Amino acid sequence: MVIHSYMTFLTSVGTNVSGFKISDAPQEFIDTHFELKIFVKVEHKNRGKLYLAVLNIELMKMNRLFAFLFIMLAVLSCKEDDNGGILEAAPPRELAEVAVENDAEIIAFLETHFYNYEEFEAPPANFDFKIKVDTLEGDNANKTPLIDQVISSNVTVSSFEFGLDGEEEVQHTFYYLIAREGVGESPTIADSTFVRYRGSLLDGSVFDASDFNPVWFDLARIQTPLQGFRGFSEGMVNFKSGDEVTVNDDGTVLVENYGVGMMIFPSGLGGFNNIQATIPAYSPLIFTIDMFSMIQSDHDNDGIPSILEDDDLDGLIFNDNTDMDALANYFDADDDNDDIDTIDEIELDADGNFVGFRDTDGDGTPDHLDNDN
Ligand SMILES: [Ca+2]
Ligand SMILES: [Ca+2]
Ligand SMILES: [Ca+2]
Ligand SMILES: [Ca+2]
Repeated sequence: MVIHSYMTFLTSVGTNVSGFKISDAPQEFIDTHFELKIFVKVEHKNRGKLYLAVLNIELMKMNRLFAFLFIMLAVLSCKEDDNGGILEAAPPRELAEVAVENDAEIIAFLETHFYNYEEFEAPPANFDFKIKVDTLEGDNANKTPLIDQVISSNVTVSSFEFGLDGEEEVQHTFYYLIAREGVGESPTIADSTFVRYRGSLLDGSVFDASDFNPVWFDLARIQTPLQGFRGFSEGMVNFKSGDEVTVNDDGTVLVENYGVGMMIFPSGLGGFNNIQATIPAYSPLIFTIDMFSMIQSDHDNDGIPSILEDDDLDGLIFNDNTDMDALANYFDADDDNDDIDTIDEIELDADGNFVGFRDTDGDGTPDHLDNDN
């Protein structure tokens, strides 16, 4: 019953995030969450806002954060029964174990597949600069496999990001391919990109695509565990945009020389055990990307680019929240809650562009994060 009322509380909070405090949760629940078998009512509709509430508590006691994430993810990984709403959480697998397994699956894929690199090297007339992947067999048996063309990098994932037991940090290997370089800028994981994309599983099935019309993606938002596409953000930083975007009279968009690439990443950089309609749990994901354009994000318009609000430099934008209110620093125009707007506590040039931080009292904490300064 405690759990049930707690879940009701959480979802109702989603409609009024600013009033939420984790300390309002029953202490009995916080102290015992891992021993409890969890049954919750179906309350999915405020999922996104629920996550905003999580931003509130990152710097509070770890077991409290843990409890919150655990419940939140339990909601997402549950299967609905036929009787209208009683759910049971499936126990998640070990992050480290899945990372190794996924990497083996990805490598096997890369060793047995190739892409139309010959077309990218010598573009035929009317080539559409789309990546096409096929298996190395028959007439294509002697093509260069993807494994010889991808670049790999490592991303550290903390198991607590998925609400898993312990705080194990697990290296995940991420692969990307640059088919065409692009001529513009690359985003950071906190910026927004204007892309066409196609997302698929290793078996080739497409789970989501916008092949014709480019869409904007806020990479800072996509990297959150509830969105489940951190790998997409990590991957986009490797691609470059094209020339200037031209919007035609009919609303179509023209961009030349945009970057074209592909990224392949394990489920620890995706949704992990979160089951979506077209993505089974623990699935590695592939995205092909046409990278048209980007903008540097300053989500809260406080003068500090969002990428510089990752104060603990862990590559996650959503988990820095100096004043522990409802908003992470990149969404908070007064990070230290001293009633002085951040924009008045930093150095800007005459055009309002970020120049640097101030530390008036010399204590090592910049003014905008220092509530006694
Ligand atoms: Ca900002
Ligand atoms: Ca961070
Ligand atoms: Ca804050
Ligand atoms: Ca302030």
